[in-house]
Parts: sequence; structure tokens; C-alpha cells
Amino acid sequence: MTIKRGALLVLEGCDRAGKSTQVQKLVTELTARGISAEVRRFPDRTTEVGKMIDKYLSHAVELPAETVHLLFSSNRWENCTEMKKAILSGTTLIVDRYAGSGAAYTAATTGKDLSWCKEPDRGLPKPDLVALLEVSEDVQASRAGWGSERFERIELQQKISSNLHQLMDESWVTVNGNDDIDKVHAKLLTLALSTIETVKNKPLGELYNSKPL
Ligand code: DGP
Repeated sequence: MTIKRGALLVLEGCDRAGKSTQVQKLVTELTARGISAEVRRFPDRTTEVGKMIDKYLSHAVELPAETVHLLFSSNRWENCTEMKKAILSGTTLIVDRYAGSGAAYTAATTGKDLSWCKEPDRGLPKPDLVALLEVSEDVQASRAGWGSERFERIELQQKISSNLHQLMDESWVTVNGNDDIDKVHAKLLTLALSTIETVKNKPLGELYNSKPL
């Protein structure tokens, strides 16, 4: 019997859009339905690269913007082999941020164009679905912990949101993150279930490249 692969599902959005809550709820529900599913989160602050990113985000160190950009990308690359293995062995990964954040945040903070920002992530596993959670500024700023990390400023978040929209291709959909938690969850669950079904016999793609892996 050939193993059906899992899906690579990504939640993107600005800070405090509700991604972490939704990623967790989605994995819990998929698991309850007997579907193999796991959470991944970027930045992955547990690795050596991730620890450096964490220090940068919490203002403990200063680094050039280009260095930071490559650190975030390399944090995705260092997880890439393990992620591919999990997906190809049938596990669906629900990922809290991925390359979309990589390009959108650096373009917003540095003014570099999106094509420059996308380049280091070329060739990573391509998400089968990117759900972009959209929240209003009021909702965003009212959520717990807002403002403590480096990029949590309204004017910057507006640029990030605009960049995320420019990155949208056929694999992206927008979801209204202002709705209550259960309504957002129901929408994401429907999207996840249909994507898992659609891609199970298809090859995993390469990000920003047309050929499959
Ligand atoms: P989070 O742990 O999801 O709150 O992310 C931490 C912060 O880092 C958040 O402000 C978003 C930002 N971020 C996430 N991924 C990237 C990336 O790849 N590049 C840049 N420049 N920033 C990122």
C-alpha cells in the first residue's frame, strides 16, 4: 500500500492575529478525527539559530537587517529535512508562520523589495495552503502581550499586512481573524480537511520553483 502524504498547511498573519491559538486547535481536532497532524512554529526558538533570533526579537542583541533575514530563513532550512520526512510519511503539518512572514517582515522593516526577500527561501517545501488571518488594528492591539517584541508597532504592521497580500498566489486564502475563535476554527478546519484530501496523492512542491520535490 502506498502511503498518502500529509499536507503542509501554513497560517500567516500579523502579530497577535490568533495564529498560535488556531494552529493548536486545528491539530487537536485533526488528531481527534484520527488524522496524523503536528504543529510546527517559526521562528523555532529552540535551535541555536532560533536562540539568536529570540535574542534579537527581545532587543538583547542588535544585528544587521540582512543577517536577521538570513537567520530566519536558515531557521526554516534547518527544519526542512525533518518536515519533508514527516509530510511524506503521512503527517500533516500545521505551521505557525513560514516564508511569507520571512519576506513580508524584512521588506517592511528594510524597504528591500519582495523578490530580494523571497530568494533565501527558494526551494523550501511549498505550502499546500497558506491561510492569511486578517485582523483589524483594534483587535490586534487589544490582544495579550501586544507591543513587547521588536516588530509590534501599528505602522509597521500595516506594511507587513500589505506585503503579505502581495505575496498571495493560488495557494493562499484570507480568513477573517476578527471573528470569534470557534468561527475562525471552523473555517480553517474546512480548509484543512479539503486540502488534506486534495493533495494526498500529489507531489510536494518547491517554494518559488515550479518543479515538485
Ligand atoms: P512569533 O513568535 O510568531 O510572535 O514571531 C516573532 C516575531 O518575529 C514576530 O514579530 C514576527 C517576526 N517574524 C517571524 N518570522 C519572521 C521572518 O522570517 N523574518 C522576519 N524578519 N521576521 C519574522
